[in-house]
Amino acid sequence: MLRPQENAHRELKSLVGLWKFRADADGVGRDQEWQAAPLAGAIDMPVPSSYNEITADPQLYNHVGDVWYQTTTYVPRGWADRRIVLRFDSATHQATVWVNGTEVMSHKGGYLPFEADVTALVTPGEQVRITAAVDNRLDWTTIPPGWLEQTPDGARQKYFQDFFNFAGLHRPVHLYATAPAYVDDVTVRTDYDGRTGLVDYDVTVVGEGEVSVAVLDAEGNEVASGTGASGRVEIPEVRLWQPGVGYRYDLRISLARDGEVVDSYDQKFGVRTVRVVGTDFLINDRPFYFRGFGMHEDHHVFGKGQHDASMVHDYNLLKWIGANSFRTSHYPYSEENMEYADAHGIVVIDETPAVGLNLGIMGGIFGGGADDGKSQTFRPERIGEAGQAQHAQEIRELIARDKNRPSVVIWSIANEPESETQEAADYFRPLFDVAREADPTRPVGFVNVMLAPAGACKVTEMADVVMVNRYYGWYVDSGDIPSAMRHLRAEITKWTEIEEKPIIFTEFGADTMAGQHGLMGTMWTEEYQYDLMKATLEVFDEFPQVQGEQMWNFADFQTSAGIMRLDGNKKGAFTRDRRPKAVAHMLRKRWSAVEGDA
Ligand code: GCB
Repeated sequence: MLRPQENAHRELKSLVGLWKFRADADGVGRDQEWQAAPLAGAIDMPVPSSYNEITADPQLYNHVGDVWYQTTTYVPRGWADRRIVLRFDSATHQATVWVNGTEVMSHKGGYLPFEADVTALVTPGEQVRITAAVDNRLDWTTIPPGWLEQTPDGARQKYFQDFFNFAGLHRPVHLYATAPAYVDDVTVRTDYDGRTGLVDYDVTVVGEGEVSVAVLDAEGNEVASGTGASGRVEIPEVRLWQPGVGYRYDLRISLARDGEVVDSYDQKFGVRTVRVVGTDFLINDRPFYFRGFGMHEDHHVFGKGQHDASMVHDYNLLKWIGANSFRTSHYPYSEENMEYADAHGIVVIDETPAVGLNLGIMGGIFGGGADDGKSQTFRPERIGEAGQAQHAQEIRELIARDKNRPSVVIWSIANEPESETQEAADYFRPLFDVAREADPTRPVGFVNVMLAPAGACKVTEMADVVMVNRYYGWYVDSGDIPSAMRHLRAEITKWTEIEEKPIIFTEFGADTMAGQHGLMGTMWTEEYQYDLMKATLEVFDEFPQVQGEQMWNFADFQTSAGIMRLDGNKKGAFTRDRRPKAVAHMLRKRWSAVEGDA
């Protein structure tokens, strides 16, 4: 799906701002057809933002079920005879949308865009009322999964992921207009031969017209051109997209009728290749070592809302610390964020929202399942066919959204799922196929959990890279760094014996209260986090097969309530308000000492 843009042939109207909002505590809004009239009893709600922390009301913070958003706007007069589309960049986790009271679309999956052609329902020059019911409930058919606990005091949402179930309209909403015949999609795949860039493109259009393309360099000079909806164009003296140097070209696609251009779309792309060869991860045929973090879209007040100031600030902190990459743990991040990574040469492991597919981690505590020797997770009454189909859909939609992004070098199809059972292997095999079919050009992996170590995991063999989260020195060998390092070393050794692939540590860390200090190696102190991370990195350095270190986490973040969490997860190198802990200075020293990646 193309990201909406404004250009000589397309108009874009932002619906960012304050919307009317009402939480549907009794779940009656759909029956009472709240979409049919101005929302009664509404409060103001900023879009984009999570709604949870906007008021001082714990009920809304913990709300379960639908919330309703509504706005009115004018459809520009100049949009007569245009095709008019309403696009939500995301709605967490499910939404139904009405335009002037008529249902136009529903979407399941909280972190990916959806849109509808609303031309027939709106009149240019007149006002339109847009209403969305957004449901934050998670069940065994959603990704991520969850379940509802019914209590005398109402429903409680339970889930397995270690981050708060922030919800709402987290990203911008737009109306946009194109000609009735339009460029619908494009796939760009790149390679190079010596100094010549090779650009294969494949455009799909709706309606009649002739397609032509031009490649513009970053200064806007035309450097190549072609005709036809698909083909190859060559860029002489190509400048590659490289880690640290986000050089991009535009593929300017034009759709013409009778010699007149009726639609156009500028698709940015970077010329670069990604390959796994043995235990090396190659970008542009040069070994790349991942330095950075697993991150979260998480902030005070606006939760998972897209916010340019925080986003740019986070990228500046990544630069300050010398990171060259991150993982979009544990869901697709905003398109603004991905665009920024593309533009600045930050390398991304792009993850689906498939987190918490592991009922074994929780044992029986959360009703995980019977101990009958079979998978607790992948069984018909838990994550069965419906969940798997939704998972496949998330993979397809993620790849459809991000396939042209040069920053994305690996698709991570899940975080820490159950992977030691035959049922898990059966569940994942077709999902790897889905990813590879949607994109044969990038490595596909998933992130392995400590409960399925080398030798026990039945899914890593399907992946192109080994991605592992390990907490030696925290959840195991707690407070005992020497034992932790012995066990870490032993496990890496085992992986290297089993898999001839790059090993990327996508998580390792220690909860740390900023300002907590001590000289005795006590857990939770800044010194402990510093010492454990330093020792861990030194072990990584012993293994040439280890091709990446992404510490958990970039910053502290909010989680659900629990005895293991003190106002959230504190494994950040930065606090939730982005102040560095001692470990940040250690990482900066280590990472800044590395010669530039370019
Ligand atoms: C993990 C999860 C991550 C958690 C982290 C932790 O393995 O992937 O979501 O936040 O551990 O801190 O426990």
